[in-house]
Amino acid sequence: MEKMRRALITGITGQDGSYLAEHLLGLGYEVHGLVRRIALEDPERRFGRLLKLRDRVHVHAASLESYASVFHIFSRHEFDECYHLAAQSFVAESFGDGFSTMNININGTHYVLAALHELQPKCRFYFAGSSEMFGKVREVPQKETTPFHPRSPYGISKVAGFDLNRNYREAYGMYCAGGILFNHESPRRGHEFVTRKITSTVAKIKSGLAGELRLGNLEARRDWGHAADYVRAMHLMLQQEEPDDYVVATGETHTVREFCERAFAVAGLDYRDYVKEDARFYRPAEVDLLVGDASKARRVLNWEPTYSFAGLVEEMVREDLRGLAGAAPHA
Ligand code: GDR
Repeated sequence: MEKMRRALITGITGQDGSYLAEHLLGLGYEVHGLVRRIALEDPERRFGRLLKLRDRVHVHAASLESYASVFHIFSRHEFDECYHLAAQSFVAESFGDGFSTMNININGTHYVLAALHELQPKCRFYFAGSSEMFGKVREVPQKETTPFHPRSPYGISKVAGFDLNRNYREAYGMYCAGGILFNHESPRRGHEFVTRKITSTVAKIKSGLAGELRLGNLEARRDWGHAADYVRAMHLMLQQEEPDDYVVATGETHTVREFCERAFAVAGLDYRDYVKEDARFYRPAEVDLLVGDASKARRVLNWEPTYSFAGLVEEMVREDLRGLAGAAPHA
């Protein structure tokens, strides 16, 4: 019988971590997750996205702020694959506290890579890069060879992590793959990100629990896919003969305004009646336009997204409406 493959996911309690854990369990993996000690103390809230999987995944408490803590985990458990998803991932927050973002996103990545190099150099490693690395874009659409020009401490931290990852590959021959993932959303998206902020507020407005939606830049354009599609690409990146970097995107771009228009329409509402622009949600430096060219992932990994933009928005709004059903009388 073939040995069960073992994967470690850092950031397993997040949107991507939960979809990836489900995907890997479905493929017959033994799935482990790295979590903060504080998550173990508040499982109801912190493991919300993993509730259905809680007794099927092995969780280990560790701090990505401490090399000793990361080293300790890898000295006790062996893994075939490691998916490094843990990060401070909210771009706006990185302007408020760039130091914490840099620390967790750069040093956290460095600690995991260094511990693997020391203890398990054969373990395959996935680094979660981001389209935010392209920032002020130098070409449209963006592909693996497009130069980076990050526009936030978050984007800068991801460029550093991406470079570290590539350097472990080139310097030590480790299997380090880098995903350059464009925005990916789902009903499990955190409420601070614009898509979920929109869909959850649509549900509240529809249920009479809110009267308006305050947003920043409505003209920003993003290439929005579904997280369930994107975690499949992460796994495929670790199944190739040679490690490499890949853009994962849908190739379609839409404005925040279009997202609003569609999301409100799903609930039978007109966004113009509720959306207000609010300077508080503008960023000191904005990324205006993102649209990815994923032809390399399609060709080499045989990867394709299954969700359309309309399907994604609809699923998110319907889930948020379902979540609120019965919470209050409909207005
Ligand atoms: P982003 O996602 O920064 O692209 O990074 P986010 O959903 O936060 O912003 C998308 C765009 O919407 C504009 N916007 C607003 N954004 C938020 N959050 N709140 C608002 O009220 C609002 N109004 C307008 C933003 O200015 C921006 O242009 C996401 C994260 O998941 C990263 O971790 C990841 O790496 C990239 O996607 C790919």
